[in-house]
Amino acid sequence: MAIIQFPQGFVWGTATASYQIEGAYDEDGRGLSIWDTFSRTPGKVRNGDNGDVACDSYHRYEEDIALIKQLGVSAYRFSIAWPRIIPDGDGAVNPKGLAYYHTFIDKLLEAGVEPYVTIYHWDLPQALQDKGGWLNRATIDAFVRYSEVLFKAYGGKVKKWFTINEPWCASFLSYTIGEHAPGYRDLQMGVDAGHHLMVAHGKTVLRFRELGIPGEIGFAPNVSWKVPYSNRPEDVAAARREMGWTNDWFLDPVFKGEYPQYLIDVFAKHGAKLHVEPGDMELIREPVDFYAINYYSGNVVRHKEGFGLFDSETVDYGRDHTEMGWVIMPEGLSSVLLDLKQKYGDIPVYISENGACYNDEPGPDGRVRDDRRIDYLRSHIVEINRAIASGVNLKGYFVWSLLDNFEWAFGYEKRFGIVHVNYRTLKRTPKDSYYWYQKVAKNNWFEV
Ligand code: JJW
Repeated sequence: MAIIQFPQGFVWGTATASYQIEGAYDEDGRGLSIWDTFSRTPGKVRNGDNGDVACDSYHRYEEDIALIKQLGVSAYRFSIAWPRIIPDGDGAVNPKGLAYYHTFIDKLLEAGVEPYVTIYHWDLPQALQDKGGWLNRATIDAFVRYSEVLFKAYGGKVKKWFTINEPWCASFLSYTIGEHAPGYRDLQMGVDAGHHLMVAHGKTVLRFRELGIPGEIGFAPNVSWKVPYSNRPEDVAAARREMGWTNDWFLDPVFKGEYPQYLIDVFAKHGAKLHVEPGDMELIREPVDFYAINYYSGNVVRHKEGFGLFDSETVDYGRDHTEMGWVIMPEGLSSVLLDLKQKYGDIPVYISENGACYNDEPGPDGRVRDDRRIDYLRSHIVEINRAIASGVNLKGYFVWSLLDNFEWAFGYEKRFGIVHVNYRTLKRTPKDSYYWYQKVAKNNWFEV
């Protein structure tokens, strides 16, 4: 046995996002978002599921906060629904929406839990999508204004802010692959949407500084770890291109002020061009206080001429995967942390999401024995400990997710929670992984 110990003050947390848990889609003046539209479009979400009710956290937040408090974590990462705050995206502010999150944040603070707020976790007001969504540069300014409303309302009691969650998903997965709202399939659109998301990020960070809001701000890209199948230069380059799509493409602009040329070349080969206006790169590189990564999976990748966007393919070599089909690669987490430190320097970093899909249900005794999730979490938390020992300035770790919830295109079919949700009764049942993580958060160490 070995004790895995964490630094004093290390932040243990758990995470959710508004559309995935809140429900109450038409209450208290909430406008519609692109996920309301997308989930109502036949064939887009498994089983025709949508977020109309979800976990009903909009009404059951006191129960959820009690679960967070009982878990013993010091932080909760959640997102604010833009369409509750500004229902049409760029018009009038909805006082009921503002009041809702005031109450929520106050109760969270009373429970001794620090709020970590994601400003944009994909629920773009539909009214903005009707004008082009993230393809329209006007959405950048609408986002900055929305952020400013949040800073002025909650600044001071919220001290940690994430601008954009997973810009790769909000751009390429949504505008190029078509799996997420608004569901387009066009490379140029993905490139444009991604750039506008990053300008929106930078401009918001700048506004945060100008307003003198106390606290810290960063963003949360989803990153991956790709291992070249062999030492052949073609395989190494193929792995670099694939990994660069999620990692370098969104982090280089923030920390180096430029997009990676080797990916600009790939996109050009497929007919897409980067449209940068004067001043954009200066905005994107506005210094952040921290960055945060969402990490789930890694792959072995090799060169395959003419295959996909990157002349590459994933090699299946028989490794375990979760019920999402994602390969379990805990060592990819420490590797990517070290790689990012080497590339961008000694910047404070959080793991803003890490977790696994396993669809374990309560047994006859009511207990949810999700040992595979415990194994997944344990192996990844061991790796972040290794990264800290290697000098990575890691501040905290958030399990995705507190609750089973609406997993986007997969609807309610995929469960990531450490708390089980019965979608018929909305009853919450902490799983074995909840109790395991509770001990980690309480002790700041665990045994392997
Ligand atoms: C990649 C699918 C082809 C969420 C992806 C699909 C096709 C190259 C979980 N993170 O629910 C990544 N999640 O809301 C945010 N993370 O490609 C939070 N990443 O690829 C969780 C999905 C994801 C993905 C999903």
